[in-house]
Amino acid sequence: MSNGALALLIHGGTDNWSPQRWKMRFDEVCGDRRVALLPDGDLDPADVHYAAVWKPVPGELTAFPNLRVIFNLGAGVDALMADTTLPDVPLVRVAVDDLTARMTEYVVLHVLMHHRQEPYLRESQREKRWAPKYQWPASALGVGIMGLGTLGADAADVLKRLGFRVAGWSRSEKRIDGIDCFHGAVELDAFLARTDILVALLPLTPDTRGILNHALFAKLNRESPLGAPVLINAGRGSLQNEADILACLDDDTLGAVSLDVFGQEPLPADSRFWTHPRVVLTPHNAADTDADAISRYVAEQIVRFEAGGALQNVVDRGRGY
Ligand code: NDP
Ligand code: OXD
Repeated sequence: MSNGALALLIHGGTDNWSPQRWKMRFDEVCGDRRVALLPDGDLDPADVHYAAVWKPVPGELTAFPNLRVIFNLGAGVDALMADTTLPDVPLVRVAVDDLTARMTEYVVLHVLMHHRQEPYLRESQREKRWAPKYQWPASALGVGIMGLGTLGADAADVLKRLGFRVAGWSRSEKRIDGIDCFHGAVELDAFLARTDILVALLPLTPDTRGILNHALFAKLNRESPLGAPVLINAGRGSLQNEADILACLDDDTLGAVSLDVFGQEPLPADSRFWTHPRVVLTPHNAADTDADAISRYVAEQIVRFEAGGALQNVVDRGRGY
């Protein structure tokens, strides 16, 4: 029984989601356990005890009557939660240092880019214009991180050490040294009012869908040293109302945005985001999913689980993350 197969169901990714690459990595770390990359005509679905998945087709996981655990190969489980036929077994998400470090790099890079006026300075260079503007210290800026979980807490810690005044907003109450912690709907306005650079690292759930909208942007610090507040979204595209972002850039409710995620990915060629002068755009690569680190993480969880230990980072289906 202990050597039930691991089925890999991987769809819809780009470069680093090559299914063959994942199969090779899982073969290396799974010992003598069979790793089956689906579709696999030789596989008896009853032999599958574990599934490691990225964007499986809705209904695909119902094929395995003896499934014990589903491992999502990313941190965000919104695509899986949309599958109403998802088997009722523990669902584990990714929380590994490798992914966290990559996201922290992205957040720090973009906070510094806006803080240090990089878009303005590059434009000056292109125009051969020697025209420095006053550079505020990091301590003059409030960075507010929506989502103070695995990713948000790490980025907050590094930004704090760079000297920014960092706050975080979460669902439950938290206490973190040197971070102003806010939680719940009642504390959201106070969190926004002290924020010059807003970083979204929330999961997409029914409660967070569309939360980044005009009404919320209007509550950010109107006296920002940056002139107008900045939005950085590396959570999920459907957190944001994209028409509102464009309107808020046009009327200076927002000064600039960095967006890694979009409601429709790939972003359509005719989207205004591609060419808007105050949009810094990346193609959902803030934190690449590394097959080495994540196959090891899954294999270790299976070994621990089969030895009677608890699974880590199990999704609470009621909360949706
Ligand atoms: P976690 O589950 O560790 O953290 C989520 C945080 O969001 C928690 O602090 C949680 O609060 C908070 N939160 C959730 N719902 C609400 C709500 N309704 N109101 C207030 N706060 C809320 O997730 P991770 O940090 O690991 O990942 C966050 C997201 O980042 C993923 O879900 C994914 O969408 C995205 N992501 C994007 C990547 C990219 O390349 N662009 C790569 C990886 C992830 P509490 O602590 O109280 O539970
Ligand atoms: C994830 C992602 O959720 O890559 O891990 O977006």
